[in-house]
Amino acid sequence: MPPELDASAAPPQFPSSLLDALRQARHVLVFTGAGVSAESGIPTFREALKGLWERFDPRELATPEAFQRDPALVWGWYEWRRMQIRHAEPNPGHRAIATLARHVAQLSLVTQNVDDLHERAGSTVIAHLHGQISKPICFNCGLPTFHPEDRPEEPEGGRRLEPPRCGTCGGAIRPGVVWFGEPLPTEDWSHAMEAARSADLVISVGTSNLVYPAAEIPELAARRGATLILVNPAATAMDPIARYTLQGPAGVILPALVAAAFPSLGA
Ligand code: BJW
Ligand code: ZN
Repeated sequence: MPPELDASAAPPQFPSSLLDALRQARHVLVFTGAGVSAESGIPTFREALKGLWERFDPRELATPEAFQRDPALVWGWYEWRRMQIRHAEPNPGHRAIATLARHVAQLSLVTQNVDDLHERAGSTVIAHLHGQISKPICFNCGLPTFHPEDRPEEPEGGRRLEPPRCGTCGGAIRPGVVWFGEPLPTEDWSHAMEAARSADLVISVGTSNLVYPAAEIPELAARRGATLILVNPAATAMDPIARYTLQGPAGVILPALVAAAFPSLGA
């Protein structure tokens, strides 16, 4: 049974074996999911249909079939989410990852998130496995060409919004994210696999670890013998193969972990 930590008892304490592993790691892979952005006010994927959207199932909106069936519905949902991201700020969890990168020999950051909060916290992301919400493409020809004036800066909070048209072929513009049933971007996937093959320590933060093939990344690294550390307030599918499960919000656990491992440098 891996040691578990309770973030409600502040400040969190960490086993010395975990701190030693982090200090001695040659290559740290940080793998993040929606939970790392939750404290920035971005709902997790499974929470993203609150309020106006609560009668929909996210798994039924995040598909190419849903976009083909009702492009205005799907585009409206993504524009509403894009605006939430635009108004959000990175939180202490994002910032702790950027700080950690300056203290360890090598750090590779792989995210499933479609937001840009890691970048805005000062991190370099080597792979956005599920794309980026702010980089729309044409559903028809795949090019990032559309008339920006067709895209309102601040769309109404309403439900439906006609997508802009592609400047090259006239097709409907779609969000640049990876939907269920679609392949992951090839370069991002190969960067993530390379990191999984070489990392000796993995910190998986704020993900339910349910969506494949992304969940193969921490899994593969752990099966190769890398130390797997999970940061999540809840149990996940990856708990049985984790060396340490740090139970609590990323914005509390990660800054405390970095400060405990590297006290003289400051987090
Ligand atoms: C906190 C916190 C705090 C809260 N601090 N933590 C194997 C088995 C079965 C099925 C499959 C399989 N392989 C593939 C499939 C099918 C499918 C799949 O995985 N289905 C599963 C659901 C069963 N996969 C696919 O379809 C993928 N494509 C594919 O396989 O293509 C094959 C192909 C090859 C060649 C040609 C054609 C096809 C694509 C998957 C794309 C997923 N995309 C999404 C949507 C992106 C756009 C959008 O955002 O709308 O990506 S789905 C959604 O899930 C999103 C996320 O990135 C992803 C992961 O979710 P995440 O990050 O884990 O979030 P949550 O909400 O699930 O969890 C949040 C966690 O945070 C929780 O644990 C909380 O406790 C925690 N938390 N507060 C820390 N403060
Ligand atoms: Zn086009």
